[in-house]
Amino acid sequence: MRLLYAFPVPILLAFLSFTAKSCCALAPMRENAELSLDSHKMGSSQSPSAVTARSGTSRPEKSPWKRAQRCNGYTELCDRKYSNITMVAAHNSPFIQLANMASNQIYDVVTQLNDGIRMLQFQTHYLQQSIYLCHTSCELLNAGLLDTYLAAVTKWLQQNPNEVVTILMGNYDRIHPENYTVPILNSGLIDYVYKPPKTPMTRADWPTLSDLIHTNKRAIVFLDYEANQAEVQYILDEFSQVWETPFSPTDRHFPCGIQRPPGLSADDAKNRMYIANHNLNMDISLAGVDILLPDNLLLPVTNADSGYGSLGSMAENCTLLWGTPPNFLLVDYYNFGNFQGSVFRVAATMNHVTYNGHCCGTNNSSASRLAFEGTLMGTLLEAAIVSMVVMSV
Ligand SMILES: *[C@@H]1O[C@H](CO)[C@@H](O)[C@H](O)[C@H]1NC(C)=O
Ligand SMILES: *[C@@H]1O[C@H](CO)[C@@H](O)[C@H](O)[C@H]1NC(C)=O
Ligand SMILES: *[C@@H]1O[C@H](CO)[C@@H](O)[C@H](O)[C@H]1NC(C)=O
Ligand SMILES: *[C@@H]1O[C@H](CO)[C@@H](O)[C@H](O)[C@H]1NC(C)=O
Ligand SMILES: CC(=O)N[C@H]1CO[C@H](CO)[C@@H](O)[C@@H]1O
Repeated sequence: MRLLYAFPVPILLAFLSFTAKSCCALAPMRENAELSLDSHKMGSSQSPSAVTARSGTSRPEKSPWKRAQRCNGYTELCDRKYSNITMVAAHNSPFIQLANMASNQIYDVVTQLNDGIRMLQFQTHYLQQSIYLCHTSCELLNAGLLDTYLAAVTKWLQQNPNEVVTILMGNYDRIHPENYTVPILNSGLIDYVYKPPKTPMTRADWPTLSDLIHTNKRAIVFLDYEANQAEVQYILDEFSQVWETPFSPTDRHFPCGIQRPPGLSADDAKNRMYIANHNLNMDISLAGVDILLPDNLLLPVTNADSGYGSLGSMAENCTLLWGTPPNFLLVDYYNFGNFQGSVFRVAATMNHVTYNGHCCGTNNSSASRLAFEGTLMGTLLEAAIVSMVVMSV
């Protein structure tokens, strides 16, 4: 009985200390959002791709793709291989319900893409012979059909012809890859999916962003488990082509070693792309049961561009260890950091380009702040409930 009431106290203390700090931690963010108001206004009528499309038509050339183009927002990236670019990945991109402990983002997928997210990662569950976007379980968080989500991504690809997007799906129920072809066909994404010329693709094999844009194969689709490219060529097997640092990390040093696939040698790893998992979790151990919760309290530090425990620091550490920066920087709530857009600045630094500063979401930072506090509150309340349930078992 004593334990039952003892547990929520540190959680409450953490929350109180957060609300005390939040005035200062989040205030610069608000200023930043207001500062970026004008550039948002100016940019809204002309997206980067609209600008380049226009210059393409006024100056017709045999191969307009090779010059005066932006690829994933930057001219410098056009001639670089897909495997030679650092991109920001939205961890659990579809899971944006307010005050739900299984949420990992605030903004919807279209906003994520507009802000510069170029890898969309999520869990999928098999339910009533369809594939749903659920996190942990469909009772806890069900974000609807994969078809609908992919249709939104497809529409965005149509509207943004110079952008290449990677989709990494988690096959929670280990179903057959053939089943994933249905939502890919239904959503229309099939028109954009990249079919690799060989399996597996090493770092050297990947085409340039320009090539992908020119051929309009701008959706690279990976599946973590059960992919079989002999059967479905365009659903790429993640772990023979990409490796990952520790998953659901709880260590703020964010070590850059290989966790998946297990047993991969360092030499083989150097021929593949890699994901730096930078979504920090707290491990709460209760009566012998471990519960992992996203550490949202530390987001302004975790998603920062420098300093201990930051994304910038992890990216640098991994670059030192492996000789090349991570290809994908996987984060929770990408719009938080030491300033709005700090995660994108880390990617820009890794790519040796100057960050264009277009982030995040709408310019209404009070809305995003409320959403964040709602999320945080939800996490803490549910943690308390989970702990009581665990205790009473
Ligand atoms: C891309 O290639 C450049 C030049 O070789 C290298 O400095 C950089 O680390 C590479 N980046 C990635 C993500 O592979
Ligand atoms: C990066 O390396 C530094 C120096 O070894 C270490 O202190 C730090 O914990 C590492 N990781 C992060 C994410 O800061
Ligand atoms: C930004 O704020 C102004 C009002 O302050 C509003 O008119 C505009 O639509 C907003 N832009 C976005 C992208 O939300
Ligand atoms: C910003 O968002 C808050 C909360 O959703 C809302 O009450 C407010 O009207 C919004 N302000 C603007 C200028 O859109
Ligand atoms: C769980 C699972 O794999 N479900 C279906 C996937 O699709 C095939 C047909 O292609 C079905 O036979 C499976 O039952």
